Amino acid sequence: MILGISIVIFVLVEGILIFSILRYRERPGTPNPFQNHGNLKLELVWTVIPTLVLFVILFFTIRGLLYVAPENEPAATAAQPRIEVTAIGHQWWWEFYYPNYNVTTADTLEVPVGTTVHVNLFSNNVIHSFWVPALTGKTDLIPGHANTKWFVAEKQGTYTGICAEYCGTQHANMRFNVKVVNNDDFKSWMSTQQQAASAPTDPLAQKGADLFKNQCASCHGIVGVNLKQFYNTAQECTDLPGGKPNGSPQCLIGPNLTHFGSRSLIAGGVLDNNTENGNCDPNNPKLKEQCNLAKWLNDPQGIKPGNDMNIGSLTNEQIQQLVAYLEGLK
Ligand code: HEC
Ligand SMILES: [Cu+2]
Repeated sequence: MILGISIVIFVLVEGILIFSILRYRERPGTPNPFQNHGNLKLELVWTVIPTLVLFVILFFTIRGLLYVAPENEPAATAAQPRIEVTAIGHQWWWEFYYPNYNVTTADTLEVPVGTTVHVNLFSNNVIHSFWVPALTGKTDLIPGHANTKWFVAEKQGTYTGICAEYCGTQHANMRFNVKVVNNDDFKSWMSTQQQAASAPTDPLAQKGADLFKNQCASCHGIVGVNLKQFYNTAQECTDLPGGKPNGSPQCLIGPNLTHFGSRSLIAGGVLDNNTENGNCDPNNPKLKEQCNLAKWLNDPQGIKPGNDMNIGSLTNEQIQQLVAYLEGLK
């Protein structure tokens, strides 16, 4: 709208300018042009018209603002239900916790279509900002301060979200997806997420599970392995009133991996979890070139320099075992 108004004004002004340059340029013998300095009528016209134009633009701006950030969150009703999530900003990835379901995931916030999504924003490190340009404006996650926001996604689909506040070197790789699905899909997804991880049956994956317990469980949680259940980082690991001090044994630094195999992003979206076409089949001879999870495990610091996953190097067999195990955690 504002662009339209600006284009009309631009074309009009430039048109008159070009017309005047051509029509009234100096030719030999033309007299001095008519001097109209101090013409009250003209002064009024070129003050009042731009003022009116600016008021029209102000109207559309305010309307736009109210649309992007409506003031009152609708009360939950049967027709307009509400879902509660806590978005936790880490350096540099997003954790999502669903308090009503007691489920934790990372990188993708899955929500049902047409539902008010009430987001509690939490950080215990630096300031981050939650932004999904196609769905909702930016709101900061401020350490020691409980911020909230809400939005409604009217259409199914996958929307890109980013961290919109510079939060360190890998700020640009702190992306997430909002996946908006129909109610039935959301329910079935949620009931899968609520399960503990199933114990692997395949021998390769079993070795991967042992490796996980030895080398990864100090930073990552898997419900059914080193965690009894999901936990609410915002409550367990917080300096907010009523919270427990940071560093309680539950407060693991890395993403919860209980259902890693069902996710589409890795480590703040620095890579896709590309399991299609047998890329991550553990027997794929090109596993380390084609499977992004294998790439990540092979060199997390090369892929996302400075991130908090500092591990010794893994052998090809170990990577194979871990891929078999983690991608099997659907
Ligand atoms: C010192 C702590 C630490 C250890 C040990 C560690 N990780 Fe990580 N891991 C992290 C952190 C932190 C991230 C998130 C990095 C980021 O995105 O900035 C991560 C990310 C990941 C991810 C991506 C998860 C997602 O949903 O995006 C996977 C998979 C993973 N690690 C697997 C492993 C495995 C397997 C091991 C054991 C071999 C391991 N990690 C050991 C800290 C650790
Ligand atoms: Cu951030």
